[in-house]
Amino acid sequence: MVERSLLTPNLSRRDFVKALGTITTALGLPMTMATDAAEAASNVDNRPPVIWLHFQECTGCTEAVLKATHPSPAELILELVNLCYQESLMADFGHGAEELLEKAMKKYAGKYILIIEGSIPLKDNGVYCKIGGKTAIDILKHVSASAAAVINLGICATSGGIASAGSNPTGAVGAPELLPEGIPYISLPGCPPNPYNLLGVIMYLLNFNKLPDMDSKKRPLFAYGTLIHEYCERRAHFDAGRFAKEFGDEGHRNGFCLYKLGCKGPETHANCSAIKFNEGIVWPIGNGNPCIGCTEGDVLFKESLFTYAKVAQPRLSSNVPPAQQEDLGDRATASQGVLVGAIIGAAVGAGAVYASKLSKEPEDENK
Ligand code: FSX
Ligand code: SF4
Ligand code: F3S
Repeated sequence: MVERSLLTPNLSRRDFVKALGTITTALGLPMTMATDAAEAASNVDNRPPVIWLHFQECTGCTEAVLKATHPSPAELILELVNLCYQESLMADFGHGAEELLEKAMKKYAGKYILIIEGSIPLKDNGVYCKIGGKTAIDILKHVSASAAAVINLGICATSGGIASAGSNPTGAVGAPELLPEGIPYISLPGCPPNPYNLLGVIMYLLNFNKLPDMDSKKRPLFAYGTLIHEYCERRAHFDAGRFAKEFGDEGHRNGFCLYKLGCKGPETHANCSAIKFNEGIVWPIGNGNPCIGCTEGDVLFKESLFTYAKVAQPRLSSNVPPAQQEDLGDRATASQGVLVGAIIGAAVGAGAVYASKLSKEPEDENK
């Protein structure tokens, strides 16, 4: 007999575990996490209570969770957590919704996970984002005070995102600036963030009752530990010096590297190139759009789309003398990257082609 769940009647327990297993594998997490998380969540009382707030944003983060099928990340997440409050998904509204929030906070004080979408405007005492007459500042402070942990979902909640671009008219900041001191939190930047990474964090919490290892920007290493550029399907074209130079030109139509169209993949940490979006088949660069660095608060809307990304230091060959390696520092600019490529190329007889093309062509175009 097929065992079915109440929340997602079309998803059998077997398919549920299978889907979790596929995702843990894709994320590079231990396979046993899938079965253990499913086992833990089979008792509804074990599911972590979640309160999910929205502030200044486009709701794309929730949309990304809801998109995709077979099964959607939303179906999987709803099977793992006890979702107490989510303004985009709940039927309640107005005072009824406000009461639900207060009840959930009281019932699960010190135990709930708070998911935050959107930035918080600080300017003019926060008047630019009010819900039920209360500012986002006050709501965030109130709800985060008794949370067990916080997940900042999207670049807006992480560091201000779109609302903080340009002159930042509302004084938008990310949630970390207002969270109570010492509260454990993790950030899943992206615009939108990849919903499978949220699922990975929730599974990790269910398994280990703690947050996964993070980088200096509080992003989980399993998802943000590598650069887009490292696993990009166009990387062979970058290495060979084949670039699209205009949208729609022959290089663009042939799937060449988008570096010269402003791609920020060489300085953007995320796993989009590995797990992609929706059915796991689409992502910006795959669709011909340069990466805009949506997981990096200091890249997205801070760097012009048409400046060349800094190319992280290529892995140096052991043939390169140690003295030259020391000169390069942690990161090389595009031209330094070319220099390193040329050194490696000379040493191993391979990199010189892309090095010379990369160094000459941007200069030619700027004449
Ligand atoms: Fe920001 Fe998310 Fe971009 Fe939009 O909630 S990260 S604008 S996809 O909606 O916050
Ligand atoms: Fe891919 Fe962009 Fe790197 Fe080119 S520059 S290989 S398109 S990430
Ligand atoms: Fe964002 Fe770049 Fe991935 S724009 S979705 S980090 S490819």
